[in-house]
Amino acid sequence: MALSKTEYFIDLESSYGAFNYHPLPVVLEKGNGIYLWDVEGKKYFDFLSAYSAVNQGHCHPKIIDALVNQSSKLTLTSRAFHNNILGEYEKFVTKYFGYDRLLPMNTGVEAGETAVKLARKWGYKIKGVKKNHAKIIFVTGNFWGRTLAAISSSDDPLSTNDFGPFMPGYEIIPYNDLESLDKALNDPNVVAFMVEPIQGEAGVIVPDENYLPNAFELCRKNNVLFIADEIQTGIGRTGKMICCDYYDFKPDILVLGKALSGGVLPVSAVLTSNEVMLTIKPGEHGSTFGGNPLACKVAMAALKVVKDEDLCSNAYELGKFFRKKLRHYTIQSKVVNIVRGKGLLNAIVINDNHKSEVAWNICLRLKENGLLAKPTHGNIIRFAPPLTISKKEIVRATEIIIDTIKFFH
Ligand code: IF1
Repeated sequence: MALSKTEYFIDLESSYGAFNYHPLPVVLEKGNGIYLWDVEGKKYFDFLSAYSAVNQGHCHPKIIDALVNQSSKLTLTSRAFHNNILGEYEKFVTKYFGYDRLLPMNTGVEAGETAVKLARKWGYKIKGVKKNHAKIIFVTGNFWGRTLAAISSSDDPLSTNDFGPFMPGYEIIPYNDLESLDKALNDPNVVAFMVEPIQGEAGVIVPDENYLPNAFELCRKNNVLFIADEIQTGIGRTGKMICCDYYDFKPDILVLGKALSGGVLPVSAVLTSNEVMLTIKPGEHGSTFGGNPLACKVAMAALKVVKDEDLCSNAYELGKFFRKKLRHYTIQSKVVNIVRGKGLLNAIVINDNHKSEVAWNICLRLKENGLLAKPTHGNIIRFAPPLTISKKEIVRATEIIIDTIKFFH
């Protein structure tokens, strides 16, 4: 019997690709706003947003216009030469987030590595840490990418098994635990503390309200740089421009990615002060595509959309509505007992009695019911639609989610 289009494309991947993912059995071919269509023509609510890279909605016309217009002029010069876009971009983004300087990279993990290198360089040049003795504190459950430098800070065997040996100079302490941070910061070799304001991959883990501001205070007291990894929580996702905006401190180093380009191109950035950024001299760090004119134009358009369409307020208000509706239902649910998140970064936890395949089966059934989401860490399902979603659309999507979960009683 002839293969369906879905089977055909999945077979191609299984014949020629690596098995480094276990995707849901759906083959997408079109995206517009909060919707995706598969090769069978079925329409879906996108409730993953490519892990919060598509906050502005799929193929936003203003971002695509920026891409198309620049792509026929100049896409890449490398940093061997100047171009007429990079400086404009650096000024726009540093003013947008309130920092002195920006170092442009491409993927989130490259920005994370840049932040780690900047912190170490600052440690040696400014703090006066002994050469090759700089230490960086990370937390359990962290995720900032798949490179060896990133997985060296991971406590997740799925990220680390059989990839050793690992990067030295890291210490991992419990997340949301100020006492362990206070203790770790006593080491004068510590140059930075890197943390996600909400842990995305770990399952949308929201720390206690006093955790981040007090962690920042402890860093300040110990002359340690606070690095906020806002690659998933930034650009409006949690209802504020960056999640740290819920508190009255500014991270010493801000790491951005994903929705910085609205999901159109890999664009990431590290923002920090003159003191930190100017420790890196010409030739000490870089990237072929980092800060390319095409990426800069796309990113400026993507950031303008967030403000022009007031996506932060929309995420804030509709996130409150979404959690309220789900919590009202889960009171009597036998399957879901926790709903958590901020803005439109939310998750439900399938209760322990149910094995993690329940989460997977719920996502399969959500797919049948026209909504795409995916479990993380077995029994947690993340719900993160584009921030452009309307009240009417989130009411409908929430109904689909509740009706689907009810089926698993
Ligand atoms: C995968 C996870 C999410 C991130 C934070 C840095 C990066 C990420 C907070 C690195 C990337 C992506 C990577 C992708 C799936 C997705 C993911 F499940 F893996 F962890 F979102 F939760 N900081 N997260 O979330 O950015 O280099 O990928 O551009 O690797 O499976 P990147």
